Parts: sequence; C-alpha cells; structure tokens
Amino acid sequence: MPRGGHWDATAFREGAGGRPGSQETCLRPANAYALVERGGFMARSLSRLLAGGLLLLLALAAPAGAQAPSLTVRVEGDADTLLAQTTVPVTGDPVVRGGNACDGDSALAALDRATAGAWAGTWNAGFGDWELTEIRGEVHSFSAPSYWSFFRNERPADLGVCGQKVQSGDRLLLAPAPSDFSAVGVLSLEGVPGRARPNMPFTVTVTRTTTTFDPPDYTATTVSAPAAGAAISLPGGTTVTTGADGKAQVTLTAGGPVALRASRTGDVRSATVATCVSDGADGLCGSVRPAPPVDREAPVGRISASLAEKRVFRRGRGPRRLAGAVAADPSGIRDVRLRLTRRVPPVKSGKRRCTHYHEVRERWVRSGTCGVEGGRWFSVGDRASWSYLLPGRLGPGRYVLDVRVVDGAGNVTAIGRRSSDGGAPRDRVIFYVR
Ligand SMILES: [Ca+2]
Repeated sequence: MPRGGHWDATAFREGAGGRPGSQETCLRPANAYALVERGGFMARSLSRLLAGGLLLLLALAAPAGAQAPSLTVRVEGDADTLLAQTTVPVTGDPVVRGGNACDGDSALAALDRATAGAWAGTWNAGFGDWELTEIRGEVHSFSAPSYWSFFRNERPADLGVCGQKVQSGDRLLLAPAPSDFSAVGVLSLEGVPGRARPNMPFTVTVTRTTTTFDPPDYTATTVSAPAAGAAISLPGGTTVTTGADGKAQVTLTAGGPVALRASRTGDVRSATVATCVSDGADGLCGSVRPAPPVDREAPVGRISASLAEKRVFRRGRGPRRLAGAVAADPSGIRDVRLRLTRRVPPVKSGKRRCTHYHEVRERWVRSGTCGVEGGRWFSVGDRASWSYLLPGRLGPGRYVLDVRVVDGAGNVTAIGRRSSDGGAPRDRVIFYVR
C-alpha cells in the first residue's frame, strides 16, 4: 500500500473536526497517518478531556514574570544526534515555503528556528501539512524504511508539524521511526548531577517511553518504563549499561565538562545531559583553585662539614673544593651565591692585606676594604647540593666563606649564621690556613 494513503483528508477532518479550529489540541495519534490507515477514529470525549487538561497545564506552566516562553527542539539521526537539544522561543515568524504557511508558534516554525531552515519536506495539500523528508542533510520518508517521526514530550505528536502548536516547556523531538509504524521507544536519561566529583559514583536512570495505538479504537497508550540494557558512553571509551531497573552507576574520573546520553538499539537515544567533574577546588567547572601559600621563608644554606667553623688547615693542605647543601624549599631554589674573602697576615711590612676571590678572573684580587663587605658575590648555580672547585688549594690566611641562597619566591638567606655543628644551618664559616 502506498504510504500516501494515510494522508486521507476526509478521515482527518472527520477525526479532528476540521482545521483550523479548537480541536487542534485534541489527542490525535499522529501517527495520525498510522491511525487513519488503521481505520481513522478519534474519541471526541477523550479529546475534550485532554484539551481541558492542556488548558490546566498551560495555566500552570506560565509563572509570572518568567523569561520569554521557550521550548526545546532536538533532532536525532540514525547514527548520531543531528541537533542537540536547542532552546527556541515559542513564537516567531511564520514559515512560508512554496506558498504554504505554518504559523510562528507551530512545531515546524520551531524546527525552522532551531535548524536555521535546514529541513525539507513534501507538502500534502489534502492533509494541509508537511511530510518532513530531510533534516540537516539526513533523509527519511514514508517510502523508505524509516520516516521522520515527530514527538512532543516523548510521545508521538497529535498533529503534523505545521498543525501542531507548541507551548512553553515543550520538548520537540524528530527522529527516524520505522515506516511500518511499529512502536519506537524514546529514551530519557535522568539523575545526572549538574556537577560530579571525580571518582564518586552516581546513579542514573534511563526510562523508555513507548506509545502504541491498539485496537479496537486505536487510542494512544503511552507507557514509560525502566529501560534495561541502555548504554551510556563515558569519556575514555568505557560504557555502562543499565540493569533491569533502568539504573546504572556512573563514575567519572577526568575533570571538566562531560556530556552523557543513553542509547539502545531500536530506540531513540536520549537527549545529551551535561555535567561537569570537579573536586570543587581544581579550577574546573567554575570552582576556584585556592592560591598556593606564599613562601615568605628565607632558604636555609648549609656549608659542608669539612669546612668546620674555626678549623685550621695546615699550609699546603688548605681546601680547594667549596661545597654545601640547601634545605628543600617550597618555592624552589633560584640561585646559590658564594663570597669568599681572605685576610693575609702581616709578614714583614706589618700591614694587613685583604683580598677576595674573583670567579671571572679565577684568582684573588685586592679588596677595597677589609672585611666581608669588600668581597664579591658569585653564582654557583641553582642546585640544592652545590659545590665550587677553586683553581688551587687555599694558601695561608684567614677566610670567611658566605653562602647566600635566593629561593623561587625571591627570599634571600639572612647571612651570618655560624655553627660549629656541621649539620646545622649555617651560611657563614670562618677558617684558617697556617
Ligand atoms: Ca623559601
């Protein structure tokens, strides 16, 4: 039988009481097409009852002072989501194509707004509505194994896309459904928290809504039940599957935004539900990462124990290698600097001579003034365990070795700590060669 057979205008008018008119909110299985094919019947009393219920819903769904009334539109294709759930205003410009106009508050106009017109269809003059054949490049039709089925709030819409008026809060869904009108399930995914903690499982529930049109009167019967065996893909390639109760445990590890949806062969996949994974202090999902504590502690240097305080080296046995260690510092070590000054004892002239080590010239040079202030700082790198090899052993004299460490936060060692304990913090050592 040709599919065009359902577009029986006479049956439509008899069933819906003609259009346009107040009957447009009546529950007309709409697979209107399917119904008409199966005999075309509508329970008028039921339709009035439902129309009254819808008025009540309308009254409830319009909170005072709320933002502009809106609804969502979603398009699921065979292989993937073609249009993620998109919010559009309830009203807008009418959509006119080929001289056929659909009101600005029709489902077709909502689809047109959501897809920026990326749809195509065949106008059925007798039915006064579009048969959608293409949305965002994906083609389905009654003459193919699947057609573009139109759901409103998970159940087949009562009317065609042009005739169906929308209202605030509606969830429109277009998805391929078998052209033999066998029932198709629409999956819903619930229980996904807006924000999840890493490695903290949460339970989601997948519900499958099906609508059947059963004899003798072909009244629509919609049933929602837990969907067993629905798969939810997680980041990283793993999948969880719902049990008989429609529930699954989801554990997310990586931080940041995650999109979840449920799918099952033969059913219309659920809308994508967004969550965001954060421990609340990692800077993700709008959380604020606490500033690291500011390092205000000066680093601690430690001149090696071989250069013991007040140690006297014999002539010809003076040290050549200077070494030490810096205690671990939270902000790291930026620079280790040494200063080595020498006072040579008076020989014959009776005059003291003060020199300091010059690392560029690699020799001793006369100091402008005696004392450590006459010396010269030079860097030996940024290693916690530092050392410096002098050109030769130190000759006779009185030596002062200072180490000054700069940490990553710019704190500088307060020099002058001396200790006879080689393991104690000390950044100054005085020793002799005689
Ligand atoms: Ca420090």
